[in-house]
Amino acid sequence: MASAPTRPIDLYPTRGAEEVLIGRKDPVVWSAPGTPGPFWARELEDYERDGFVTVEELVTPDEVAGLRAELDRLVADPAVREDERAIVEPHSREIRSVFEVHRMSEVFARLAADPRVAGRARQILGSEVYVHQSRVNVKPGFGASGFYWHSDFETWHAEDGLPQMRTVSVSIALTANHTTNGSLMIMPGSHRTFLSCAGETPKDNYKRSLRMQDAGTPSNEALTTFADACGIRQCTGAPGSATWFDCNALHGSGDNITPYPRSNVFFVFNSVENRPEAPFAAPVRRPSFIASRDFAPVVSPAG
Ligand code: 6CS
Ligand code: FE
Repeated sequence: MASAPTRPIDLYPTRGAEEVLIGRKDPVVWSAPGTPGPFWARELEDYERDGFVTVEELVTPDEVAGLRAELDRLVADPAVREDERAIVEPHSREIRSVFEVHRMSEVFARLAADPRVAGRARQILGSEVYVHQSRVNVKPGFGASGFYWHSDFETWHAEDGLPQMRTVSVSIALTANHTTNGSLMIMPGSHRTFLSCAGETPKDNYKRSLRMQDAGTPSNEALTTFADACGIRQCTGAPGSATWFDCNALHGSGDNITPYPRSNVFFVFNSVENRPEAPFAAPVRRPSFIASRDFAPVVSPAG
């Protein structure tokens, strides 16, 4: 009789009775030192140490103009606004995020597969990669709300079932990311400790958490401990710059009350060796537009 698929061991139990610190059990950079790829060795050393690295110009200003035009087209499309993959701001009803843009748009699909993008993800994850999640966070001006402190991996492990920390996000700036307009803040070094959060995952949690996260949010005490130990760095940059950050880096971003939007496109690359099974701490899996079930490796154009 065929045996049931063995469930991977839960290396990072979370959403139990109390908040617990667990040492990271996984490498940060999975490829062997010296593995060729678009990252310089020093950039990978920074990434290993801090859990993130910023690339000054991942794509050119001309390419950014094309990406902005595509973003404007998506945001202006009434069909997109009605789509469940569009998340609106709690107050202004403006679009806050559009998920699965790599499937919705040929332009963003090409960007994800671009060797400068997917090639860097392969170099960090040491394997073929697929897109676990993609989104544009529009963060328009005049009051767009931020994203409270969290570890993405805590959610992707608990609710999507990613077994190990073999996942990397890239945030590509489509508008200037200033210190003032809600740019990404990361606690350098926080990626080395898994903060197991207290509190069970409500059913259909994603319907709220993509607007305002609750389950999987660290306590003020834990955040203070991490901030005292790691500090806080703000990731700013011109349009076309990009921040690569480890799935377990504690990060967040503030509201944007300036007139200047902070619109970034995010791709989350997961190793094809790190396929999700069932959630580790949630009653049901999240929809595939947030946690892809298509594990086919990204294919980059030659050259
Ligand atoms: O739950 C998620 O997958 C999303 N939530 C946040 C706050 N960051 C990662 C991701 O977009
Ligand atoms: Fe996040």
